[in-house]
Amino acid sequence: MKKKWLSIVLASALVVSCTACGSKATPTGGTASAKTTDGKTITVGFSQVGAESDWRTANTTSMKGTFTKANGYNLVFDDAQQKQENQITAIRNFIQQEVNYIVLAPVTETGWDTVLKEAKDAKIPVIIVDRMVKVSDESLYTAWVGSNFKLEGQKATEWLKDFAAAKGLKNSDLHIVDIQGTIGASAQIGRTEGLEEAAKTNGWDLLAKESGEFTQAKGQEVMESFIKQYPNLNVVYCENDNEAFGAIDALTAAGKTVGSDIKNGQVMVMSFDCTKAGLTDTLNGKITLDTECNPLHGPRVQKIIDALKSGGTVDKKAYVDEEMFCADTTVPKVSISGQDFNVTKLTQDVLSKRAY
Ligand code: GZL
Repeated sequence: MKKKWLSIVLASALVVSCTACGSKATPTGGTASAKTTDGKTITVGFSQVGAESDWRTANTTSMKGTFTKANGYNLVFDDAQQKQENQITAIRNFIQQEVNYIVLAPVTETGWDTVLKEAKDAKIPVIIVDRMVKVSDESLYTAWVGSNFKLEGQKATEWLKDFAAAKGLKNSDLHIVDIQGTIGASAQIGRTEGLEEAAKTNGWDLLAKESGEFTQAKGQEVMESFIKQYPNLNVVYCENDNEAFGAIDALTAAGKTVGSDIKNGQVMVMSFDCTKAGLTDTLNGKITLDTECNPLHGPRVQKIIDALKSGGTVDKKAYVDEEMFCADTTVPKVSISGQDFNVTKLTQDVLSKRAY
């Protein structure tokens, strides 16, 4: 009896210690149930994509900062290192541990039906955060909160159209390369679509697209290859800040001047995310336009869980509002399907107030 009791105590200690430190907590053995028994604490299993970018770090910090013991939560956090199979394993662990809610930040859109059916059969609500899932049955998840990635792409390319016109550039003067995000991720799909449609509408020369996997290292590698293949490129459309950092390093190393003066041979870098580091490069002119993708989903997910916990209803899909930042005011706003979106002039003061 003593031995059995001791193993239960040890197993519970393992769950508490892992979740308390917020590390990759997938208590082994499966016998340790994360389901809290005090009737008050809510156990949340969160499957995070990985730690590939500054955006992702800010997103993780927001989630861990929200689902704390002090706030009445027990967070079981798993970092999938950008692999879908790890996320599927994590969700199965969460089910075995009988968590109260599962939060999934899906690395790509497809391949989730089976494991989400298992969560549904286990009667554990699933909340999708950030990127979207494509499933045959929308009841496989309870709610989604994230960004409108295609709109992000439309805003950025509408700004490019207006900026080029204001600078006396013809559409045929733009020679664009696209360093894409992780192929199949909603953020990549939407941002690429926005560019492809704008290039077709405006007759821009879209030279090439290749995935930089949302990382700085891969972004630099892809940029180095593009520089060799396309000496006339003059606009680099980076689908996140970390790719932009890598692209800027590659362009500078190749002797190019990074900036907005395309007419005089500079190479313009555009980016998405608006992380602190991205906006720092925007303030110093290395990134000409940074289009926001807000990562602070912790409180948004908490609102959904709190509503569900008290038997309330939640929106199936909730889009977050997002800005655009530029160091100059050539294009103060853009219009998309009749809706205006302001371009915020970036100053040191504005940057200092940014939360991530
Ligand atoms: C966007 C998010 C993307 C960011 C990248 O919501 O999924 O993944 O734009 C991150 O920085 O890696």
